[in-house]
Amino acid sequence: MKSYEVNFDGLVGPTHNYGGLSFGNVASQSNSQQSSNPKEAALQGLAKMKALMDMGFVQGVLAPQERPDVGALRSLGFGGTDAQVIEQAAKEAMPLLVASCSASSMWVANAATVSPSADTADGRVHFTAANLNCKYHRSIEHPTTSRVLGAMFADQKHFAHHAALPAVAQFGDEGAANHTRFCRDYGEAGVEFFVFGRSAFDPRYPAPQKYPARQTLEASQAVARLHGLSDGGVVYAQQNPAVIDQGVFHNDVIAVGNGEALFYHEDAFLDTEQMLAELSAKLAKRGGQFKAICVPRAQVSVEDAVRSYLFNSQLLSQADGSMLLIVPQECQNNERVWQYLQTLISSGGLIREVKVFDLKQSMQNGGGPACLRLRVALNETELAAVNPGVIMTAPLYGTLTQWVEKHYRDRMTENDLADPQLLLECRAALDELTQILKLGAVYPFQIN
Ligand code: SUG
Repeated sequence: MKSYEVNFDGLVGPTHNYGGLSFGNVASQSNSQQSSNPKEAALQGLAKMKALMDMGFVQGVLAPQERPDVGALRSLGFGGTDAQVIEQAAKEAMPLLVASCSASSMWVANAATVSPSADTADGRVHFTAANLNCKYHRSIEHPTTSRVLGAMFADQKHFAHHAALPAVAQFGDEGAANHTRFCRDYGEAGVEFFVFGRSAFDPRYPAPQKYPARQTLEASQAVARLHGLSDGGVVYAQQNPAVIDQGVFHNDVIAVGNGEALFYHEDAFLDTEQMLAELSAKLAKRGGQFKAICVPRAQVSVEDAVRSYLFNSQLLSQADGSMLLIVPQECQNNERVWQYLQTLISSGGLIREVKVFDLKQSMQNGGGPACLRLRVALNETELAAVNPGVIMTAPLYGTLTQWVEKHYRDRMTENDLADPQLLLECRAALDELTQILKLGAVYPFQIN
C-alpha cells in the first residue's frame, strides 16, 4: 500500500502580532512590539502550502485558534461582558492580554507528537497534544488543538488521541518540534527520535544556564509509552545545553530529519557519536540505512544557524530518491549559509535542490518553514479517513485566500489588541472557517 508524509500547515490567525512573549527565542524577543501584518502572514503561509501542493506533495491545513482567549482571561479573574474582560485586561494587565491574543498556534510543529501506525502497538496513528507549558501564551493552546485534531482525524479505527501531559514543567512537552522519525518508507516501521533539553528527575543530565530547556526527557518517554512504541523503535538524545543558551529553543532550529537522513549542526547534540550509532543500528534492524549529514561549525556557526533558520527547513523526498530543502529567505540573505547551501546541492549528495520561501511575518517571531507544519505519515486507507475538508486543493486555496482578504487586518499593534471589536471580527472569521474546512464546532465561542 502506498504511504505519504502529509504536511499539515498551521493557518496564521487574524491576531498575529509581535508580543515578545518567548524568552529564549531570539527573534520573538528582538521584534517585540513591532507592528505586524496578519494578512500578509496568512498569505505567505498559504503560498507555501499551495507551492508544495503544486509540487505534488499531499498538503493539509490546520485551523488557527480563537483569540483573544476570553476564557483564559476570565480564569485569571477578569470579568463582565467579553468586551469588559478585554478592556479591563488592557487597562490593568496588558502583558496578559497580549498573551491571550497570540496567534502562536500557527506553529503547529508544536501542536502534537504524531506516531504513524507502522510504529505503534495497536496499529493506529497516535497523537499527543503538546502541553507547551514553558510559556503561558502557548500553554492555553492544547484544549482547542485537541478538538481540531479530533475533527480532522475523527475515525477511531485509524486514529488515537491522547490529552496533553500533566501541565507542570517536569513534563514540559513541545510536540513534534523535538521529534523526528527515520524510516525506509513512510509505511514501514521506523525509528522515532526524541530530543530533550533536560531531565526533570535525573540530575546527571546537564541543563542550560541562561535559557529554559522546554522539553524534558520524562515527557518524551511518556509520549513514547502512550503511543505504544517499542524499545527498538525509539532513540532519545539530549540537545547540547550550550546551543539552547544561544537561542536554539527547539531541536528543529538545529536539526531536521526525513526518510533515512538526519541533517544537523555539529553542535546540536550531546554524545553525538553514540546517538548516531544507536540510530544507525536501530534503523538497520528495520531494513534502513541511516545517513547523517553534518554541517560543520567552521562553515555555519550556531549564530548563523539561529539567524537564518537553515535547519528549520522542510526536508522532502523527491520521486527520484533525492531530497529537497524548503528554506526561509533569511538563508539566502546570509552569505555563509547561502554559500554552504550552494556547495551542498552541487556536491552530488542526497540533498539536490533548495527552494526559498518568504515567511518573514512568521520568521520575526521565530517560526520558519518547519515550525509551520505538522507531519503525519499516513497510508492510503488512513489518508482516505482524514476529514477531506482539510486537504489542500486549488479551490480550497482560492477560498482560503479570499477568506483572508475579507477578514484580516494588515496592521496589528498593542492598541489593536485592546479593541473589543477585534474579538468579534475573529469570531466571525473563524465561524466561517469551520464551515470552509468542515470541522464542526471546535472553538469555545461555538461550544459554550
Ligand atoms: O514557541 N514563538 C514560538 C515559535 C515556535 C517555533 N516553533 C518551532 N521551532 N517548531 C515559540 O517561541 C512568539 C510569540 C510572540 O512573541 O508574540 C512565539 O510564541
